[in-house]
This record gives sequence, structure tokens and C-alpha cells, in this order.
Amino acid sequence: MNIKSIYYLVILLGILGTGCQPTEAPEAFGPVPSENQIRWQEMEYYAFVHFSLNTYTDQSWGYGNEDAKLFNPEKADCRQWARICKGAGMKGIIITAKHHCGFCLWPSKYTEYSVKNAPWKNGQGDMVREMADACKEYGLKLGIYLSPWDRNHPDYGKPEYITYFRNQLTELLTNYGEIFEVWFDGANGGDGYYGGANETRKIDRTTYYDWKNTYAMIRKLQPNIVIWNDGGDRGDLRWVGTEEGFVGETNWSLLNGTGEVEWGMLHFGLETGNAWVPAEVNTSIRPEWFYHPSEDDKVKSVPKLMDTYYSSIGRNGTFLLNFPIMPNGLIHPNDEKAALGMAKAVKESFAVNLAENTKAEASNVRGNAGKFDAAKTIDGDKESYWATDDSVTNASLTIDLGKPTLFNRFMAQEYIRLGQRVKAFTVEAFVGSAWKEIATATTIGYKRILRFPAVEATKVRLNITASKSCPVISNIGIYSAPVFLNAPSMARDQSGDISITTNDIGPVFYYTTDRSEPTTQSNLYHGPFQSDGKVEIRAITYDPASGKSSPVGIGKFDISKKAWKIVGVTDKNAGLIFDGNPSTVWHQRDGKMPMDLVVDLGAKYNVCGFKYLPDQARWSSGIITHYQFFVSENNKDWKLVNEGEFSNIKNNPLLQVKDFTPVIARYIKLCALRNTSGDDMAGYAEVDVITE
Ligand code: FUL
Repeated sequence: MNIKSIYYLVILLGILGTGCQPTEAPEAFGPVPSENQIRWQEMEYYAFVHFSLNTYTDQSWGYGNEDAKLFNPEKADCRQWARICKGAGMKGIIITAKHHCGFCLWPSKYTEYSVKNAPWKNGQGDMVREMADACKEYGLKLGIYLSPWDRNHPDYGKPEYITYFRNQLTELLTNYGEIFEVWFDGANGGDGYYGGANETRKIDRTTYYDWKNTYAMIRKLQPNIVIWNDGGDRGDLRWVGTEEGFVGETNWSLLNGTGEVEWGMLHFGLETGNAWVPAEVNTSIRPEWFYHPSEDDKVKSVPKLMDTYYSSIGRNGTFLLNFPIMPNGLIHPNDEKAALGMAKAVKESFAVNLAENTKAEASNVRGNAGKFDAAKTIDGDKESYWATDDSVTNASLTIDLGKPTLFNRFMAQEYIRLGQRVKAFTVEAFVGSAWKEIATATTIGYKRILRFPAVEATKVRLNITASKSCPVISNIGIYSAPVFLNAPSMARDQSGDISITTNDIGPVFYYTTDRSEPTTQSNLYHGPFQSDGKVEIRAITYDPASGKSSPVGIGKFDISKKAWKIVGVTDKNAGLIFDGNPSTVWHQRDGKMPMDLVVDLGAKYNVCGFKYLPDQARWSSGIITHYQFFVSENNKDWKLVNEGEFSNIKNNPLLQVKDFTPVIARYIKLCALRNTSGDDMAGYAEVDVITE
């Protein structure tokens, strides 16, 4: 190149650099998502289906010795599942190819414990294949749940099992087309059948599975996959520390790539994390993961599902909603109705983005070529964004709605390809002639949706008050969503007082005591009211302002606890286990495991079951996992009437309900054999009995 051409090149670069003022996009800040993680995050909402031998035994976790012959879903129809999921607005389905019991829904070459030895289709069936075909037909993606813990396999705990596990993974990731997500549950080691050994096997979850090599194998077989793992090694996605269906309001898509993960890190992410590990919120449409007929009337209502929507997708997570499949192989109509009801509510809520076709202005815009200006947040293009100069970490963006507009939702999205940046923001509305703060929040991430009481305003202002680096916002939405009231909750204390509560602000309650459907003509609730013995209260929440009412909430109470006493315990706090309040707890600590809780019911009853609600605090101590339950008429001669495990109680601390053949008893004894913390403590939020 001669001197002259160098001269012209310099001039040209000068023009490009200053004359047209093109501005470089901001540089990525901190960890960023992979293409697979972005594709997954944009799915937002997808399904789990739980189906296995548990479906036929009414269990949560199979022991591994259940008979494969039980599996006979005479109406099995994966197309029904896919049709419902599609109608519900979901983008994929993850099937429990193998749960902890070890039974395989596909005819694996490596075990006899599978559909090939079940009567279903004379052993010729393959549920994973049918699921894959149905997903294809309905335009859904397929995901696989393969439990690392296998309570059936004789080699579980030995190195040979890892080969078996990888062989199964290879079958699943090779023979069924593209798999978008693979799910490795963290429940691990413990007692099981293990090929007849019937023993307890402990493994070190940080080393046993050698995840590093398994991951490499997975990525080779399925280059577009994301890996979910709450076990030792970090996958591509993280659990949020609860199965109740919500992630923290502050939610960083970051974690450290190695090292121990505490509950708080799962729930809120880690602001300083060095790896992109976004949150997936998994929950079931019923309390449990597998189908139990007793839960047919416990399917989550549309308002409850909408709450979960806002607490997952609305908080920078994805939403993985489970359908338990019935023994006949179908999704129950109640579950279908709820899921489709939620889809309708989502559609209605976000049908019209009131920010579109309005004007947007920002306090600072990167460069002056219009490439990163405020209008990019309302142009409907997810690849364009508003960005400020590098040095700016707080800035505001104003949307001029042009006329007084009523709204109650605000949505913002960061352009996460450049990292997650925003640490805090507020939203203001221009009401009349003044700005009014309507919401304050922390992180945004891929998507954040805020809910607030409806406000009528001409302008809306997003103030980013703290950001790790210059903010990069790709989308803003303003919506007027219909409001759904939650069914009220009911509790009865030991004195017999029943109280009705809800999280919704402002409404009133109407209730009945004769099992009739409550209406606004029923009893108006003025505060706790007295009751005795068995009662069933049905109640609705009613909002006089909108004239809307909630679905019906049902509170069923058994015999009165007025005369109940804990035998041999002087600690005054012990009474908290009968106070009807799930958030108060008593820990019994003055003894060694096994530990007995003896209750005098004050009179003889025909007892046919008991209920145990564990401490509801996250990962608390003393949650009973294995128990025996005895009854007595005289506090001397005891009869064992029920024993077993409270499966999955650590991750999902639900009310445990156990039934047995009716027996006359005045005294009951719940014997805690083992707990989640391996120490000498038993914690109880509530204990109750079921009588005939
Ligand atoms: C849990 C398992 O133990 C449950 O049975 C269920 O599969 C759920 C999705 O993960 O931890």
C-alpha cells in the first residue's frame, strides 16, 4: 500500500469514526448465556408429565420393588397431553422416562424393569416414543427426566451403575429426535429394593456420578440441549430451592461455576456469580407430582396459577408446570380446565401492549445515530435495544401514552446477550400533573413483570437506579390485566376459632357451614368464629369494587382439639402444633431418635388416619422422613397402625396425610425414626387426626 492510499484510508476511517457517528454496541458485561440457554429462556413455559408405577400405587416415590405388571394405562394417549399443553400455551414437555423407582417408560435394552414387561400393549409399548411423536405433531419440544437415583437397580451405588445410567441416557438421547432439556433430580441414595438387597445405600453426590464426563457425552449426542441438575455439578439451569412455584423477586441468572450452593443462591441467584445459570421454576398443578385421586379437588385455581406465572416468568425464570397422569393414561379434566383457564388469563392480560405506537424518550442515549434510542424498547423487535453511554449506570426512560390510560402491569426485558445488569429500578406514573411512584424492584433479567393496583396516567417512567454497567433494555410493556382473586384460606385454632384469610388486599369473605356453595347472600365474615367437632367451611373472596369473586376455598376440620394434650411435655410452645397456623412450629429436642410424640385426645374416637405438617421454613431441621404411628386406648398398650416414609418432604414440605383401617383410640403416638438433618430433633408445624 503506497503513501497515498494510506492517506485515503485514514480519511475514510475518520469519516466512519466521527462523521456518521456510528456507535459500538456496549461490550458484554460479566457472564452471558449460551445460544442454547437463550433458546430455552425464550420458551418461557413448558410442561412436566409425571407417570410411572407410582401412578398405580398412590405413592410419591416408589421403592423399586413395585410390580411392572401394574403399568397398564388402557387409554394412554400422549396426543391428549400434547393437545392440552399446546392449548395451554406451552412450548415443550419433559417426560419422566425413569423416576426414582427405576421403572422405564421406554423398552430399554439394559433392564427388564420397563414397559416391555408390562401388560400395556402386551409389552410392545414405548411411552417415550409416543410422547416424541405427539410433540412433533403438536409442534412441541421434547425433554427427558432421567432419575440418577434408581431404587431398583442392583448396582446402584457401585461404579457399574454409572455405565448403566450412561447407556440409558445414550438410548434416550439417540433414538427420540431432538431433546431440548434433560432433567437430573437431586434426590439421591437412601433405602431401596436394589435388586432384592433391601438396604440403604449412600453415595457422595459430588463425585459418584462423574457428571463432567456425562455432560460431555450429552452435549455430543444433543448439541442443542440444556442440562438441569440440582446435584453436585452445575448444569445449564438451576433449581430455585422450592417446588412451590416461585423464585426470588431478586433473581440473578448467575451462580459460581463451582463450589457449594446454598438455598439463597438457588432462590436469588448470585449477583457476583461467574457463570450464567438461569432459574427454572418447577411446580405441580396439584400438591404432589404423581397422580393421587384424593387430590382431584386440590388442582390449583386460575388465580393461583397466575400468581405462579408472575412469580416465575415475571421474575426472570421459566415456568415448568407438572401434570400428573392418571392410571388410565390421561390428564384429568380438572387439570386441563385449570391449565386452559390460565392460558386464557395470560392471553387476556397481555393482549394489548399499551406502550406500542407511543413515544419513548430517555435521559441518556448511547451515541446519536438513533441505533440505541428509547424507541427501540417499544418497536416489537427483541434484537433491538435502548442503551446508554458506558459511564451511565442510572438513567430513565419515559413513555408518553398520549392520553390518560388505565394500567396495572409493567414489563421490562434486558438484552441478556450482553449480560444481566440492572440492580434496582422504580416505575412512576404521571397522574394528573405529578409523578407518582407505583412500584420499586431490583433485578430485571430476561423478563420482569410488576403488578400494582390500577392507575390512570398519561406517562410512565422507568428509572434505573442502579446497574452493574450501562443499562441495555430491549422491551417495555404496559398492560391492563384482569384481576383474579384467590380462594381464601381457612384455619382453626385449638379453642375452635375459625379464621378466614387471603393475600388479596381489600376484599371481604362470604362463607357457608352446610357445604352449600357460598354466594354474596351467604354469611359475611366479621372475624374468627367458634366451631366444634367436624365442620366444613366453604368461602369466597369478594371484591366489592369490581364485583368479582374468587373460586371457592374449602376448609375441612375434624374432631375438636379443645381437650388435646401432649403427654409428658412441659414446654409451653408445644401447643403450637395444634394452633392451626402453618407458620408456627415446635421442635422436640430433649431426647434421642427415635423420638415419640404422644397426644391424649381427651376421649375415645374411631381414628382412621393422621396428618403431619412439617416445619414450613426453607430447608429447616427436624423434618421427619421415616415414621411409625401407634394408637392406644390407655397409654400403655400400643398398636402399630401405619409406618413408612414421607417421600420428597424436604423439597416439597407438604401436609402429609396417611390413612389406615379405623381403630378405637384415645392416645396417638407419632414416632419419628429419621429426619432430613440426621440429628436428634423432630419439628412439627401441625399434627392432626382423621376420624370416621
Ligand atoms: C423431586 C422428586 O423427588 C419428585 O418426585 C419430583 O420428580 C420432582 C420434580 O423432583 O425432587
